[in-house]
Amino acid sequence: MRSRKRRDSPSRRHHSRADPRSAALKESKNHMEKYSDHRDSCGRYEYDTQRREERGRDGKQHRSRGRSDREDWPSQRREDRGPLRQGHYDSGREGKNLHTGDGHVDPNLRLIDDDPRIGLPKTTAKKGMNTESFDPESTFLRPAMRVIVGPKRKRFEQPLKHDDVVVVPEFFCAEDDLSMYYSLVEEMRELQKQGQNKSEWISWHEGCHLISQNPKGSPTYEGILKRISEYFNMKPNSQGTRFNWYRDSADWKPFHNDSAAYNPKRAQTQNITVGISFGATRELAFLHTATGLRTYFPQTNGMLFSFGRDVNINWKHGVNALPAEQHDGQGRISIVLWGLAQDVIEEEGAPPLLTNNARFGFDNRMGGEMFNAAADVALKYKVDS
Ligand SMILES: O=C(O)CCC(=O)C(=O)O
Ligand SMILES: [Fe+2]
Repeated sequence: MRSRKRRDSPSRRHHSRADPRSAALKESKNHMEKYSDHRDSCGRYEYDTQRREERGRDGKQHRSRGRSDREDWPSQRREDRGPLRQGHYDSGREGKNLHTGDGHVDPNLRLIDDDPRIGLPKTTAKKGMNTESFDPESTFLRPAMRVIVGPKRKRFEQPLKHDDVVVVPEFFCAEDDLSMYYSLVEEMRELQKQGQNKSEWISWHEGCHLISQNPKGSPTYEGILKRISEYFNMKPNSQGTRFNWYRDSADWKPFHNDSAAYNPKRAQTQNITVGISFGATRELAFLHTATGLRTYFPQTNGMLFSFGRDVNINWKHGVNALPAEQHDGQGRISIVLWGLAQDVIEEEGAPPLLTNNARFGFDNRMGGEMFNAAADVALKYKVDS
């Protein structure tokens, strides 16, 4: 008896005659074969009849006529295949939406006809038992935040968005190497001993932790700022900085928005907050103001952490306190740089600046003189963080 084996992809062989998919598949494959020339010129994923003939009766791909697989590829090169048609789906002769992939090819991928969806009508289901939506466009939305593990290189060099949180562990040093932490403390103590104006520790946030208002001259601090600024291609001379010292594990920082979230003057020169952590690991907590959702990012020694303009508006952030049983005397320094990252992509749907600052009755809706007076008061008393 003659073998009835088909020279088709293994996945196709799974469909029995009774399977309604088989009929649809057959119909669409016939269609694809018939119009294969047309598909070629459109640069579509290719169902090449000849390629199929080159398969053995076992359904596997075989090399043929002594050519290497690579030599068999030129037709998949995008530039060899004419202009692309718009859209992801081929609506087919019968008006059916057929799955065709994205219409592009990966020149480094050996082209094998192993996608069982190609040529099948695309699904029309809206929702599944356990699936919210099958509509691809339902995913074209901005997130509350996007977390990126950044490269440990000189420059970030990726498109950056206002929703982005960038984390780079061990950016400045190995996690277990605390030498930079102790150098920073010692360099600050030296400046203070020399009597540098405003270099002394002051109590911040109702005594929650310490800051120094003038750490200039600490070589470690200066080097850190330079490197961060370079990493995010920040505009020179537009930056604000903060030297926070959580002197031991009893220190913490309450939830707040950094001032560019509500201060229009600052918003012009600051669209990113970058923090570098040294010393004990502490959690940087984010509180989504509209939903109350909390997200915690443990900050490890040497880590770079940044968040964009809209994260600063939509979320408050702070450093979680530790319960007494976890107190161990270990401190943490965070060096914060606010500035203007110059390569940020602006997207639709950005939130407006916050209109109210409870502490100062600061309200952007006031406008004019009143508004500016409020902004100046806010700046004078450093209402940020
Ligand atoms: O210590 C940190 O990581 C947070 C610092 C902070 O939020 C600030 O200084 O505004
Ligand atoms: Fe902050």
